[in-house]
Amino acid sequence: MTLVKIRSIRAREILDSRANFTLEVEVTTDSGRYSAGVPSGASRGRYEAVVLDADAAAANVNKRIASELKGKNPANQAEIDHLLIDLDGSRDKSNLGANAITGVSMAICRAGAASQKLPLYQYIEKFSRLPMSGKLPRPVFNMINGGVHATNVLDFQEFMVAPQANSVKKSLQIASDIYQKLRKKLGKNVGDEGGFAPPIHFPEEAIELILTAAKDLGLQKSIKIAVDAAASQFYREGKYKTGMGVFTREGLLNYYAELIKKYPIIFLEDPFHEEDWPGFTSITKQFGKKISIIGDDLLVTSPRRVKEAKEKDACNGLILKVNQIGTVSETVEAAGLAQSMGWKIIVSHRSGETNDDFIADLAVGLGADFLKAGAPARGERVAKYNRLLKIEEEFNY
Ligand code: 2PG
Ligand code: MG
Repeated sequence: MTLVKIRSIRAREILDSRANFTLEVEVTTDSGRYSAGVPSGASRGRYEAVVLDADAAAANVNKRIASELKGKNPANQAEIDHLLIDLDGSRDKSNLGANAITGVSMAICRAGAASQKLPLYQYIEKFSRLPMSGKLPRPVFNMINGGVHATNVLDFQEFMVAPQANSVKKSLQIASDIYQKLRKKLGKNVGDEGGFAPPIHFPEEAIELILTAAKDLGLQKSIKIAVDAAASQFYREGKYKTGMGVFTREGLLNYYAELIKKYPIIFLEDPFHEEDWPGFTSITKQFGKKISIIGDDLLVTSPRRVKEAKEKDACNGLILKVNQIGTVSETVEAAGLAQSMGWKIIVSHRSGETNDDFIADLAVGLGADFLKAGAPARGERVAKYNRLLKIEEEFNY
């Protein structure tokens, strides 16, 4: 095989799904041109890598990163990611910008896969050395939006449907049927991720709406519910301040206990504030065998925080987002740690997205348990699910 080299790297500003500018990074090698779009979060964890303004980040790619990587072999993902980390030199990617580094790292990964003539998911499996579980990740679909992703008064951020189906196609069918049913009832007002944003106050109302729609379709046995409370967003001075009232840590735990008892919940994400380790530890102790307790803002895809969470038995599942940590290699490392501890892994989109479908391949390549990419509607969300469909087709050949 002839050695492929990077000829040039260029970043441009493009619009994301929230009408904010973000980066698209294009890597040109001897064999072609490979690009990646950078997503962005609204409910960002305090410990996430630091995002710069799109124009500053683009300038960093074009003026500082491009010349350093020219001539390198794009298939050396770890080496290139470490070079990016060293070039940045900060603990939180604040010099070059997490958005600059993420875009380069993802585009390099695509170029590396192409240089080895492998589909992206196979290439990721190969260099991550994590065994793909042999089955595809299960998609989970956002149906009702609240928190900072919507303008309604619902405090919890996401109410999702996890179809219990054995194919991606079947899962998409179930999700789209429920979505259409909800649309008839709730109208067209949606949040950032395409889930409906009705004027409701209580999480129970959101869950009941979904379960009723499923029941009307005869699908109640075919789904489970997943919830992202994103609790850092309603935490103020030691208390959880919601439209339902003000909760202490214990009060909120009791509230979750009721939800878990009453509804078919499969996972609960960020039930407590990102620094509330005792809250996480107590809910994992009490319910960790029954459902998965997932850290998102808590863990920020950081291998260091994953280790800390393990020491504290604070959760048993990891949300994985490349741009929270900044490079594909560190993302793979966090996934490897989680997998070695028997945790669930959920590869996730951000609330601000592009049409890039990288995360579908990432989820498959790492053998993740779930792929969370928003509603089964809106182009930037379905891009990921449709890519998963195509990978399923390849699997079945
Ligand atoms: C989350 C994400 C994606 P954001 O909290 O899980 O749903 O939201 O991208 O706004 O951080
Ligand atoms: Mg989250």
